[in-house]
Amino acid sequence: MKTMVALGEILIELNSLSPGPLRHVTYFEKHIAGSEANYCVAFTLLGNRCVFVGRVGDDEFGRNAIEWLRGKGVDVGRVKLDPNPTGIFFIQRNYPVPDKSISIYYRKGSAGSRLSPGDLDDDLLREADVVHSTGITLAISETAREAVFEAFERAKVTSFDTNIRLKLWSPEEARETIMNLLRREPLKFLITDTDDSKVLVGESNPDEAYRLLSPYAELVVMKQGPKGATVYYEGEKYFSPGYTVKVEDVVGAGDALGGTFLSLVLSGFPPKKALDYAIASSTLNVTMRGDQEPLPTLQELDEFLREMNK
Ligand code: ADP
Ligand code: CKP
Ligand code: MG
Repeated sequence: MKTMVALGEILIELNSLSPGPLRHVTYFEKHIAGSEANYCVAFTLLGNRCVFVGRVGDDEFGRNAIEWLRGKGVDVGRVKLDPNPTGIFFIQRNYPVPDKSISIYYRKGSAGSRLSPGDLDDDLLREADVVHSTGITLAISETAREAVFEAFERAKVTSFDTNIRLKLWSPEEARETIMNLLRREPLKFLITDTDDSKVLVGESNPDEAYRLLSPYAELVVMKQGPKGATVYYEGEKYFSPGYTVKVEDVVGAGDALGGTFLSLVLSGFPPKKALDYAIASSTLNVTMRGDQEPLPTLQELDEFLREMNK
């Protein structure tokens, strides 16, 4: 069994039950989310272990998040309770662009943003098979950013999803900070998408973007929305196409893809096969609300691939 240590912010997701502008939505459904927590659950359900490092509020939502993640098998022994509130976000679906979702954050000054280098455990980082974080954690506060830089410095193997959120920082700040991390700590796994590569290296063509990002990672996964995704490693390139399905909410699909891919590669799947499974997991994710409820077991992924590729 492999161990991933993930640094980030667990958020409470309030997903609109009906599509359309939030000003006219009456009912919301609660889910546990946050990119790194989504990665952890995907990773754990596929037979590996994930330790989450971060903070939640000493409040009802914080307890809810801890109990939920524990129920999914995530090691929450290092999640701290913080006097600030657990961060929340709302999702507006299918408006103003059909099949797209918009995240609206209420997270400034949240417990999760108080993550700091003091929350790190040296032995845990050194012994982990992979240490993972995202651009969201670099953006939420100065101390969270320092924690990611320090953790990556101490880790043997690192994974990073660029996840650039332009509501949290400017494109210039995102580029400078993420490229600085990549230059200082070349990665084993870089998971990104064609919008983020445009911000980072000015390229949304997957091959061109890969060429510019390749000095910074041994393996790059380039997500391409409904089209699918490409993995580049050891001089190889493999594109795995997406599936056409009825879209309920696309939030969380990228994390489903990344968490599934990492777990299966660490379990010994060749990257090409792991990407096919990761695409399957991300496809399931867009068909339901919630980021973690749709995350599958290996058996369920096998069944998906068998039935969908007949
Ligand atoms: P991110 O949001 O992290 O950039 P993507 O938007 O590329 O990630 O989505 C990740 C994966 O989810 C895609 O590679 C694809 O398999 C699946 N996906 C995303 N959007 C759709 C969609 N509209 N229809 C079907 N699959 C989708
Ligand atoms: O890239 P994804 O759509 O997979 O990311 C979704 C997550 O952490 C979601 O859970 C949300 O809370 C966030 O990204 C975020 O901060 O935007
Ligand atoms: Mg993403």
